[in-house]
Amino acid sequence: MTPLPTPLLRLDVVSIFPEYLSPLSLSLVGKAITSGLVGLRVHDLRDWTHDRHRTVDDTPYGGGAGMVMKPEPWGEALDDVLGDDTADTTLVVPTPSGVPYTQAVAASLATRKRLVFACGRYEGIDARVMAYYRDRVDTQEISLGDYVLNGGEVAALAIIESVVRLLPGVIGNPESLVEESHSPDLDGLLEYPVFTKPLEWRGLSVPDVLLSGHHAKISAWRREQAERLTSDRQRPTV
Ligand code: JCZ
Repeated sequence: MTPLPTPLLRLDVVSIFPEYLSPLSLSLVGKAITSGLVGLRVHDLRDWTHDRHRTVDDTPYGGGAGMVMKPEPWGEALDDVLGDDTADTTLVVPTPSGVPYTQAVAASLATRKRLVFACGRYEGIDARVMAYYRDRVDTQEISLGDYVLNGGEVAALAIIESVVRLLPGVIGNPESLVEESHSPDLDGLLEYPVFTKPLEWRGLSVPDVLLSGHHAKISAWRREQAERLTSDRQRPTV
């Protein structure tokens, strides 16, 4: 038996669909959790309601379509989950109106001791909840991208996976973090195309240069491929 180390990162997720977070028990993130490197607690927001129907939503002031998440359950949940010591804690609130999520944001979240995710549903959370916590804890409203999801859970999954894989000891070979797309070392270049066996597949062969054993030529070819790909996809470089 290997003893559990104190976690490098503690994660809390608050959601009305806690089962949505079950993929976190799989794969690399799951291993980081079972090994004790990462702590994960998933909470049902409805545990902080007090009425028979466990109500978390109500109609919007000012009118309009859809429902808004009530502030009281969120306030009670976040007070409990955050606790008194919020040093080195970031409250992450996925929202389509948030700051765009990038590898640089992932790297900065990976330096925190604790991340608490508030996953909204419906038309979002009463804006006073963020106004209240912004003054009390580092709060980051983050958008995964310019498209609309039904709630924050899928965004939280993506953010958690991208953060946890950056923690020391999660990826077996940390050199693989250096050469991948969006790595700060690549100056905005996308990753070059990769190939493995067989040498010929459905009439398509592997570029000869990769079989040459000539490391300088291979590096130059990969750089050229990365530059073409980056330009073709209209990605900016630094
Ligand atoms: C809550 N709808 C939270 C985030 N990037 C992105 N797209 N959509 C979201 C998102 C949508 C939501 C909620 C209700 C996040």
